[in-house]
Amino acid sequence: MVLPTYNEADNVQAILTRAGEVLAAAAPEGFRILVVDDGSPDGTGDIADSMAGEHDWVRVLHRTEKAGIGPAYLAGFAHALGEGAGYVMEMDSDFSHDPADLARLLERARTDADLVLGSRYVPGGGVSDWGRLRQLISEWGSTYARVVLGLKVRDLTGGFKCFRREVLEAIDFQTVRSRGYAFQVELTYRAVQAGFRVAEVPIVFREREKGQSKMSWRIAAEAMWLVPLLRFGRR
Ligand SMILES: Nc1nc2c(ncn2[C@@H]2O[C@H](COP(=O)(O)OP(=O)(O)OP(=O)(O)O)[C@@H](O)[C@H]2O)c(=O)[nH]1
Ligand SMILES: [Mg+2]
Repeated sequence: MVLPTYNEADNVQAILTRAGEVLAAAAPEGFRILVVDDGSPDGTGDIADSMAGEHDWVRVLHRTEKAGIGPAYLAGFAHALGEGAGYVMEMDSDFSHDPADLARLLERARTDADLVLGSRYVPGGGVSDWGRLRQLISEWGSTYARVVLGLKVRDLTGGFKCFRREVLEAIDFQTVRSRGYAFQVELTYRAVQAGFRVAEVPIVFREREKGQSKMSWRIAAEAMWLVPLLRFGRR
């Protein structure tokens, strides 16, 4: 599992501990969690290092500057494939995604899907505590991308995923350029285009309790103009 962090000093130790418990049960054959920290000024990287000293399943990739979640994941994917991972997972590090759901995502990828999405917009899924405006923006964003790209997937912008190794090997992920929400859209779009089976399992997304949001209008705007380019442009 790849866990991107930027200024998550209040969350990183707890999320590693919890995700480690879940994966130890769900993947008895072995697992690793790779923290990809972009030089967080709040010391997140040091906390992750000390966790790595305690647990052999924790790895840490230190990057020097905040470059966005997309580039952090690309570096993490390359590392995971290099280490021989059979499944590669994405999850936020702020408890917006419930680590308990990792088990359901992995199980689905083991049975009948190549890419599994934790989805807010299928029956049983949802968002627990967003304001109406943010909920609308997110729903519009997913609908917009779904229509422009001609996909059936309901939740295109979420960042809770499980890839079979073969998907990442096939979609040439190193050439994905988007950084924010568009990054998630682009990965899923490429997997569908390559003919992989994409499944959505319901999840409930919760607002972070600790630490600060890095969501920005710039990231949302990037998604607005990149989505039509994915469909119609030559990248
Ligand atoms: N390595 C790295 N991680 C990042 C970066 N930006 C965000 N993250 C992490 O990626 C995860 C998902 O980020 P977002 O949900 O987009 O941002 P967020 O700060 O959690 O925003 P809210 O969900 O609105 O609170 C979070 O756990 C962040 O710590 C980045 O530039 N580099
Ligand atoms: Mg978040």
